[in-house]
Amino acid sequence: MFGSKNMKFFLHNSKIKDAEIILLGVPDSSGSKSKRKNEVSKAPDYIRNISNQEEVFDKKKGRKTESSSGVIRKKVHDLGNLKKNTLRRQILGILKSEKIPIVIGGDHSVTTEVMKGVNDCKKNISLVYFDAHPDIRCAEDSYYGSVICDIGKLENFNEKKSIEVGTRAPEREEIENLKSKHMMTITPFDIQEIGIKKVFQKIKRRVGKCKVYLSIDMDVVDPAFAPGVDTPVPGGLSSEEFLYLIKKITGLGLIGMDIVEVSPKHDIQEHTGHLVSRAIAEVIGSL
Ligand SMILES: [Mn+2]
Repeated sequence: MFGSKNMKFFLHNSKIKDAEIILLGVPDSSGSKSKRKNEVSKAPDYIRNISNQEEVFDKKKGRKTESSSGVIRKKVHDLGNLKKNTLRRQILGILKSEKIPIVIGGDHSVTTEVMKGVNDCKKNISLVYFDAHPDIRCAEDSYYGSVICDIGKLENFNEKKSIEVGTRAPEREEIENLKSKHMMTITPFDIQEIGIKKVFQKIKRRVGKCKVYLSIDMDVVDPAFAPGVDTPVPGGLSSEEFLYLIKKITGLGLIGMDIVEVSPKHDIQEHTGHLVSRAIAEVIGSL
């Protein structure tokens, strides 16, 4: 079932030259230090496979309600799986041809490579970073705990316009680094305190006129909704809080996104896989 070379994401409907959105997988967990790391590289094909089970999808009768906003009319091409060390060049090419890349990881250090390609092409980039962990451990580089430090070195990344959402498991060093690097966070408790609409307004103000790159570590969602992740942390976003926010953020002007850190082996009844598939469809439906 896994590793089928011809398996495409369910929204794949276009040749590469006509596509508005390019989907690609990065089956790589070399930047992870977790016990579950080997599982995370299986996520791209796992998610493609589950996406094809979407009940609303009927190939013969045509596509029905593919997102909560209705039928998706975007042209989507699934490029298949790429090596991590080709990402910078590939992402630059996709952006130069005015297409939007959607990347399925892999561990979170995949985002660093994608952002290098984004940085080569776009100026004034706001990173909206969904993650239970701040990923701002700067003592070492190029791994899944140092993503914000690594991206911080890119010239077109604007940290004062960037924001972390769902943050709830920082290490002591990271609390210091968040302050010194001017990184704003919204915790799940903030969502309870001020409500989801005000949370979005806060994100919108922070982003301002920047172009938005959205990075989603699926551990941002509560393990009750997304158990199949590398590093689960209780007390996360609900499915609808998560989907609501990513749809609204997409409306701010998305230039690219990734979804990372899914561990198929630890998923329960494919809940995480279905949520990821839905999240990608909702983003594409909001573009
Ligand atoms: Mn992460």
